[in-house]
Amino acid sequence: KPKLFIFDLDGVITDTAEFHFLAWKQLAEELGITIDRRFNEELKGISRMESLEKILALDPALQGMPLEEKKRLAEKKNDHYKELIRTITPDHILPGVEPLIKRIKEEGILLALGSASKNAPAVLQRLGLYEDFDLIVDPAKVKKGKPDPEIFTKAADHFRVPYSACVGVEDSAAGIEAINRAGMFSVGVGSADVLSASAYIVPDTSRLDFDRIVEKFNR
Ligand code: B16
Ligand code: MG
Repeated sequence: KPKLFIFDLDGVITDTAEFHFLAWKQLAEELGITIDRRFNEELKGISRMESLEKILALDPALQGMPLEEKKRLAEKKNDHYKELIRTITPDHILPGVEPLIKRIKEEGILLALGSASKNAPAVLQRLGLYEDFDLIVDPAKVKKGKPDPEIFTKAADHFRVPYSACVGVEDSAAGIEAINRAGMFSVGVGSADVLSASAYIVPDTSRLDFDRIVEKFNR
């Protein structure tokens, strides 16, 4: 069986992917740009600054913005986001996640968080899941974000676990690519057209089942 599970946060453990979308949408509107959920798929899993760059690229009038101004906008999005996550409680844990975590712990398997979000520790605290994680990889110490495998390999290296003994769970295309490039077993949560590269895919978190994942892992 696997030795380490590495979970993504936003869109896997809780629906903060929606909050990120709403916060970006609000910021984009302040800039006179409209973004939709389809475009938002490209923002999932990537860093705050990279997301901002993708949004700015939508409007030719917004090219060549000074770095200071970009930082201010990124900060503003984060303020919107922090406002939204204040409402999070343990009721916001997505279905299927708690039983899966419980089982991982019972099996004596290590559990790590591989989230690009600097707000991840605060969100885990609000959900009441912080203590369950053996490691939260600090995204500030990761040089290359998803789809680079670094955030996932860092978690495995911390515990000296071979990559082939790791399972990564992700809702973003960038995240699945990162897990695959790390040589780990990728579990995608979401739509098959976005996450087709996953080694195993479930339509939503309620379908995450420990035994099923291990069965697929062992194939
Ligand atoms: P923050 P994940 C990612 O988290 C989100 O998917 C992505 O949309 C967000 O821009 C990124 O975290 C950075 O978040 O602005 O809070 O530092 O999916 O890797 O858990
Ligand atoms: Mg995510």
